[in-house]
Amino acid sequence: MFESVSDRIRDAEKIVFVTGAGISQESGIPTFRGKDGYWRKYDPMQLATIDAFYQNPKLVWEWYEDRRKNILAAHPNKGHLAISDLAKYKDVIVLTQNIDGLHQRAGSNQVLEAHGSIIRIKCTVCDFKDNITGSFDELPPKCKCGGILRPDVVWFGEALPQDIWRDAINHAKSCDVMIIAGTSLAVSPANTLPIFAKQNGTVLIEVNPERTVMSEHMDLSIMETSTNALPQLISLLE
Ligand code: BV8
Ligand code: ZN
Repeated sequence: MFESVSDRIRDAEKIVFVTGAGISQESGIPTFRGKDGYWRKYDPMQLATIDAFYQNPKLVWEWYEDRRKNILAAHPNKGHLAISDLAKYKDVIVLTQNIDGLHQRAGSNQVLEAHGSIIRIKCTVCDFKDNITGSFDELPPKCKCGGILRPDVVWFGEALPQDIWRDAINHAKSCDVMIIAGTSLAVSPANTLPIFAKQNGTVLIEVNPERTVMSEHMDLSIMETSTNALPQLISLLE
């Protein structure tokens, strides 16, 4: 399965993973655009934009609280664990669009969360930020300054955290191999990371049971689930 790239990846030092909702699908967390994906049931413009939040903060909070409970009950799968294991042998960076924190719970410690985290909150008025510990007495929860608190995630139409995005581009431009796992690459600017890597002559490998908008630009497209493909692929790199 890997003949076409095995020579080029054997001596790789720095490996970057770009991941999306698909890598957490086998941990019981729905994707967005897949068969029972969130955007099949809900309109993202009603739940994942700042306007939607100000229109109905309670509704948006109820949706994130529901997802947070589901995520806290989930466990990292063999895909997440294989990536964290590889860090024992190689310089591994994870650039994820996921807000679920499962890479970190699998033991990965170089994880850049391009779209934020569901276990963090921030104030819409002051610069208060914190991890969510328990549940909230009221929704939307209020900050000490009286401002409404919001999930510390990036909504559509909002810029990604500039320091994280800058670092993500630099990692994409300086890696030997980029493994794109479990993402449809439908959302910008995260979907430009493989392009930065390609310009740098990086080996691009896609792990996804379905084709994506960039499959033809990959050096290898493994049309398998991440729990099946990643442990095998990573054993090649170790
Ligand atoms: C911005 C956080 C500008 C919250 C998310 C029109 C055309 C083009 C672009 C735009 C446009 N209109 C607006 C835009 C820009 C927009 C965008 O790209 N929209 C898309 C939908 C067209 N982007 C933005 O708005 C970004 N901001 O551009 O700001 C700006 C600049 C300066 C100043 C001000 C503003 C912000 C984007 C971030 C939005 N937030 N999430 C939350 O999660 O609640 S995006 C959301 O989609 C998730 O984060 C998710 O990660 C991301 C991408 O989805 P995927 O992870 O890829 O999930 P998906 O379901 O699509 O695919 C899953 C894949 O896994 C599938 O391919 C499937 O086959 C595969 N799979 C399934 N099972 C498995 C598997 N793979 C392996 N194993 C399995 N078992
Ligand atoms: Zn505040």
